Amino acid sequence: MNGKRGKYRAGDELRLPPLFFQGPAACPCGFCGAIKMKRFITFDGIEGCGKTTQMGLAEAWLRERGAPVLATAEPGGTPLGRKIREILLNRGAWAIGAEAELLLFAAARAQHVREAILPALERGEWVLCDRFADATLAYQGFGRGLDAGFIRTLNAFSAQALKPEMTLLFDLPVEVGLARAKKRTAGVRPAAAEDRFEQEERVFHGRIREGYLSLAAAEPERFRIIDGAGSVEIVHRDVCRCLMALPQILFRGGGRA
Ligand code: Z5A
Repeated sequence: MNGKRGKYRAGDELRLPPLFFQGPAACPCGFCGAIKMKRFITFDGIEGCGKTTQMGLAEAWLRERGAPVLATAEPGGTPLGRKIREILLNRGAWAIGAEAELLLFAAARAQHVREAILPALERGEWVLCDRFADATLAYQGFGRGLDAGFIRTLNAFSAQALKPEMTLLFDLPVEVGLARAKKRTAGVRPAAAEDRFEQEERVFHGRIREGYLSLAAAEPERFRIIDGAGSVEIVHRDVCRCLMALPQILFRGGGRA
């Protein structure tokens, strides 16, 4: 993927107020040509890793400091994305093969990037996103075994070559994550009504964890691996540390957070 088919090209600058934008940087991985967008932060990891909890806390942390924030999630984030989410997380109502699943996630992302993420970045907002393209590589690539090269191409196409500036990967043992997810749904819905992904075997989630870790190892400048097994407070402290290390974390008034 040469990164030239989307709206942005390597080296492009968006016209945004300097306080809120320092311009995109070409992805340093050297082969994908993707555009890393400042203030675009993604939260990812295996099921039950605590990313949704932590993203909520990070959003509040940024807002308290006067930063404009779009907090969003995949699949979702737009009316079309929410419809696709309903289709994908169906309770066994219809079959979805791995190929169709991949394309549905890509369709949701394409609309999400076009309708919500890029406009927010152009307005100078921080964009916090609960899962993004790495989830497709982890779940549909490492998990389902679909071709990683094709997924990368599709990811770049659907995301208009957009990449997060920083990806927080919440890592923890599969058993701990699945136990948390089960605890959350216990009593809320019968075991038979767990969503399709929650029903997958432990080995599937193990592949996904390993997949995420190998993605992080391949792009250490973008990924921050956070130990997700600690308490909510300790994990939040680690998230804040990562945010504070970003060069553009200067807030209105000029002070550091
Ligand atoms: N998917 C995909 O296959 N391909 C793609 O491209 C994309 C997604 C984008 C839905 O994702 C499914 O879509 C997902 C991957 C697939 N399937 N799976 N597995 P999702 O992100 O919407 O759903 P999820 O993965 O199941 O995440 P979640 O349910 O939102 O969980 P979470 O974000 O990892 O954790 P949480 O909601 O913050 O916490 C879970 C529970 O643990 C909750 O009760 C918390 O109170 C508790 N918790 C949180 N932190 C802690 C700590 N530190 N200690 C103890 N307990 C905690």
